[in-house]
Amino acid sequence: MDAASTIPMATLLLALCTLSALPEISSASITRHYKFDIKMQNVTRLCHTRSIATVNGRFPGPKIVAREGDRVIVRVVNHVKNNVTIHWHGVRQLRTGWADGPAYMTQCPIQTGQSYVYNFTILAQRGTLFWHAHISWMRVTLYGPIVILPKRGVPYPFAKPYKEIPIIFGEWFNVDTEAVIAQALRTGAGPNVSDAYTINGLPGPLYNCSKADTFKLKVKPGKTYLLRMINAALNDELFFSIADHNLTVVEVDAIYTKPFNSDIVLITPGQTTNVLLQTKPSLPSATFLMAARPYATGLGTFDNTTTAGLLEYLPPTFSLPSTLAENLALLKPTLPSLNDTAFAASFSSKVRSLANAQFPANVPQTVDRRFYFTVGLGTSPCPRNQTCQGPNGTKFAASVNNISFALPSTPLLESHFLGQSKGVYTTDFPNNPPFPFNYTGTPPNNTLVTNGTKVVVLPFNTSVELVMQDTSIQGAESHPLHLHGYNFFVVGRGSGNYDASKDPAKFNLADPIEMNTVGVPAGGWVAIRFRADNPGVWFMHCHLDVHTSWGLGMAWAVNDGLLPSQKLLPPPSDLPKC
Ligand SMILES: *[C@@H]1O[C@H](CO)[C@@H](O)[C@H](O)[C@H]1NC(C)=O
Ligand SMILES: *[C@@H]1O[C@H](CO)[C@@H](O)[C@H](O)[C@H]1NC(C)=O
Ligand SMILES: *[C@@H]1O[C@H](CO)[C@@H](O)[C@H](O)[C@H]1NC(C)=O
Ligand SMILES: *[C@@H]1O[C@H](CO)[C@@H](O)[C@H](O)[C@H]1NC(C)=O
Ligand SMILES: *[C@@H]1O[C@H](CO)[C@@H](O)[C@H](O)[C@H]1NC(C)=O
Ligand SMILES: *[C@@H]1O[C@H](CO)[C@@H](O)[C@H](O)[C@H]1NC(C)=O
Ligand SMILES: *[C@@H]1O[C@H](CO)[C@@H](O)[C@H](O)[C@H]1NC(C)=O
Ligand SMILES: *[C@@H]1O[C@H](CO)[C@@H](O)[C@H](O)[C@H]1NC(C)=O
Ligand SMILES: *[C@@H]1O[C@H](CO)[C@@H](O)[C@H](O)[C@H]1NC(C)=O
Ligand SMILES: *[C@@H]1O[C@H](CO)[C@@H](O)[C@H](O)[C@H]1NC(C)=O
Ligand SMILES: *[C@@H]1O[C@H](CO)[C@@H](O)[C@H](O)[C@H]1NC(C)=O
Ligand SMILES: *[C@@H]1O[C@H](CO)[C@@H](O)[C@H](O)[C@H]1NC(C)=O
Ligand SMILES: [Cu+2]
Repeated sequence: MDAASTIPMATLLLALCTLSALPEISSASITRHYKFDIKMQNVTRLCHTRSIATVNGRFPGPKIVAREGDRVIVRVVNHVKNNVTIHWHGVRQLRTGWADGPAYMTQCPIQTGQSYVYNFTILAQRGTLFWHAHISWMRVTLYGPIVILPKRGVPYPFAKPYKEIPIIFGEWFNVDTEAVIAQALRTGAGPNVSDAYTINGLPGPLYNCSKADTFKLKVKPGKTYLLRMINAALNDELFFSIADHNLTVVEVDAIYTKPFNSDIVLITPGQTTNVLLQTKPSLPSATFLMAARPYATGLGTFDNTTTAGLLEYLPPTFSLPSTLAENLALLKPTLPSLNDTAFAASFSSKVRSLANAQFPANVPQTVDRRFYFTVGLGTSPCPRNQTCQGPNGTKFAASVNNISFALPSTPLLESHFLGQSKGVYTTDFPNNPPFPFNYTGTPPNNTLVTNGTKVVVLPFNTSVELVMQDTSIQGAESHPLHLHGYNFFVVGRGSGNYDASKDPAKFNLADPIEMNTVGVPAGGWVAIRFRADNPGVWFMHCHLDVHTSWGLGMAWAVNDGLLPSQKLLPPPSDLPKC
């Protein structure tokens, strides 16, 4: 229920007068109530009918709409056999870590027949984010948009679009994905890949038995449309383009960017990107294909198919032809090659913060603590009585600083809050790689990871600089790293090994983009900065779900500050128990 509010003029004027750079709850803020019933629903794609977990029977799930400053209350009721949690991806959750959602990090799962009320306020953010399940691979079907409008009366920093349309990418499997990841973890092999990518849940006409399931964006000539793009795919970064149309990127991860034009957009799982689409001034005699396919750099097999939708000008000039090749008036976009790392680097370098008086880039200019983390794949040993199908008879694993993150059975946030870490986690996560090697050169002979539940403890307000270094173990690969509870500034990026003596001189401390998910370049590194001003325990992990399953993650435990407003709130009374 997108309860569009009617607010008295006096309240509205008051809201305008109290605009401030500091996060605060404006008096015009309202509470938005939603109910999410997690239930099974039969859905048919590619001629395969599957019973999938959905929210309120919808796939993709419902849109959450709120204004900056609003409180959002979502009552989630689990009617399915699987354990479920929901994560509000990119929402800062200032002091409300209990509502963040990652299973065994901030909460126990919502078990069958149970419910939990997520209760949080959206502060100092506006743009597109999304929600998704955050347990095992349940997010394959449990996802939907979060649209955060600016405060009432505050315009976008670009011309008001004629219409706004969510474009949410996903992956469709003809089989049960819980069986897919269970099989992969048992055998040690890479998981089976998806059968299709989807746009708003629809694979589109390039797949067999899928023509009817095509997303159609119907537009009028001479208008500006805002496409709210979300990559909710499980395991794949995507290139997206619309034939014969330019896109203007204006926002990523709910942060306005300096606008830039690009006919192709790269979007990793966990990222959101708002683009303006300017339609042609007069009715064209063509229909335009929009398409997305992966940017993939690893050695493993991946779904290399293409999802497509149609951009149709109204009134319709053509209906979808029976064979696409026969119709010359259907224009197709050109997408980069599947491993085009040069394009990825060039695109990423164009994404900059607005960094103006109204939307400043408050980059930490000084650093209290520096960290250097390797991120990448590795191996774990095969149990004695088993044969494994990973590299050389081992099992695939992944790690940060060679530690493969083992999920605890008691949520970290609860242990942290109660001061009872014993037996749940340790605070000895290494600041630097345990043994140096040429990270982007020939991999070491020993690729075994160690496992553990280790965190970095940060005093409140610590200014952190983190360099994340890809490794070439089992192949150099781009990893979209997502940090919960924070946005960070992307101050540097490069190929090869990070050089602590030369590279910092090139950091951008003026207008770096602020994000919650950043691609660590294949065979390269990225440097980020953030201020630890949100107390709680915050998961940081690769947003390729298979890598998270293999252990590519760690957690930051940020202590309370001295002021009451700098402390984690107590847990809600209905917080699920394990
Ligand atoms: C899904 O289909 C199966 C098999 O046809 C049927 O038994 C089941 O009731 C259906 N479930 C729902 C939620 O419609
Ligand atoms: C949500 O949290 C606020 C602040 O802690 C509290 O006042 C309110 O009662 C909560 N609402 C629900 C429905 O839990
Ligand atoms: C994965 O693919 C293999 C080979 O096609 C197949 O035998 C296996 O059943 C699949 N696993 C799952 C869980 O679908
Ligand atoms: C897209 O932008 C480029 C560079 O500004 C321009 O050369 C090209 O003609 C534009 N294409 C369309 C379809 O507008
Ligand atoms: C996609 O992968 C399949 C199987 O590995 C391969 O046969 C095919 O050539 C690939 N297609 C493209 C477009 O790369
Ligand atoms: C990209 O893929 C093409 C075709 O498979 C291959 O020839 C080329 O070497 C690859 N480039 C990189 C940088 O891996
Ligand atoms: C390996 O051996 C253990 C102990 O005997 C047994 O519990 C387990 O099921 C065996 N695993 C496999 C894959 O055979
Ligand atoms: C597998 O082992 C052989 C010899 O033991 C080694 O040469 C090769 O590099 C290993 N391959 C991988 C993928 O680790
Ligand atoms: C690391 O490996 C790369 C790729 O093989 C090579 O170009 C580079 O010189 C190596 N660096 C060092 C310090 O050995
Ligand atoms: C890896 O093993 C090979 C063969 O045993 C050996 O020649 C080489 O020095 C080893 N490399 C490293 C980095 O240990
Ligand atoms: C972690 O490592 C220990 C010791 O090697 C092993 O017994 C355990 O199964 C591993 N746990 C995970 C989750 O991989
Ligand atoms: C659901 O979560 C509970 C609490 O952690 C756990 O005991 C149970 O095994 C889980 N159930 C399933 C089906 O994973
Ligand atoms: Cu990854």
